[in-house]
Amino acid sequence: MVIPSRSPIRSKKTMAIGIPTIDLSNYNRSKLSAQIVEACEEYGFFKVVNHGIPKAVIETMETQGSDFFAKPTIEKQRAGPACPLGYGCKNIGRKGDTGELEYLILQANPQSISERSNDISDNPTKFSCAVNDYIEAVKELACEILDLLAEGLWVSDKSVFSRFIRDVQSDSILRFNHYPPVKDIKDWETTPKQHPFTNNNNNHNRIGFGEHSDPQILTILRSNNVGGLQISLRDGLWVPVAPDPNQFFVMVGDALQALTNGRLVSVKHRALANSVVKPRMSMVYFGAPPLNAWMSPLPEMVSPEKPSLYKPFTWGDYKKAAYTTRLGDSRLDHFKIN
Ligand code: GA4
Repeated sequence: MVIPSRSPIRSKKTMAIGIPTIDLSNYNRSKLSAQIVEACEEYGFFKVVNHGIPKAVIETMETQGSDFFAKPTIEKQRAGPACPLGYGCKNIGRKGDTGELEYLILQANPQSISERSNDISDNPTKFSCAVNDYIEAVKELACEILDLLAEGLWVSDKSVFSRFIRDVQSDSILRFNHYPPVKDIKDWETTPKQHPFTNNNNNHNRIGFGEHSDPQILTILRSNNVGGLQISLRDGLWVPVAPDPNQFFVMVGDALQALTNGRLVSVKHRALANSVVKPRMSMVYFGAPPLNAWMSPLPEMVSPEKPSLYKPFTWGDYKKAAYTTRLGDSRLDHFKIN
């Protein structure tokens, strides 16, 4: 357990480890929205409990993910190479980043899921139902959180953020990450070992997915009970996040940082793959706008005292630029005014 050095641990909103926890069953909406805003300002990250998503929806989805990764490589490759959608192993992005994981990335819309499911599962109908039910549920959760954020920020249009990901053209994606345990990794053919480059640098840190922030608006992450996720505080200290298979973790993405003119911060995070016997598996929904949507700071977030920090850009511009960067780059810096 790591207690951040200047941790803003507060009694009600935070648990002992310093990760803000938001109880969505809190009936006091204005309090709830204020808590979410504060967590997103300080950390860009929080855990959500009493989210209302049925356990069966989560578990059915998990079974589909585990069944996929249990297949022989040749069958997993039928999902197509991850460029950017499909199955990938160890290689991340286009600039030479690697990690000790394999993954499957899908476009988060029902038609695309059902089209791809034949190449992913022996029971395509079961697969697409499970994935679509899960996506529908986490999308609603993301929209609820975004509406609460708009309220807490006193933005006049309360659907201003959620509308982007409700749009039929939304570019949202769904990702399964599978981090094999160390014993299996030893059996994998040898790969150049990437060295962790942080304050936690030691031989026990096997990087599953290196440090980065998510480019989209909002990320909803769920993992099995194997740990590995860490978030970086502003002073660069890494804080391990205890896994909680029944709850979700929420992360602010770069696009939401831009829309709020830097008031909400996208969180740098990474996943270690140190588990000895059991694989870690995460299921991650990235709520994104349509490609042609402008990500300029909202008028309410700009004032003479707080001028716009970012040049106007569309989600398509940002996504294209993101794929020319290394995983750990601060992508939003390229769109900063001066
Ligand atoms: C991080 C968030 C999502 O997992 C992702 C990642 C994408 C990829 O794995 O292909 C990126 C990464 C992510 C950010 C910068 C680029 C693109 C790898 C990479 C080096 C699917 C996404 O949208 O951006």
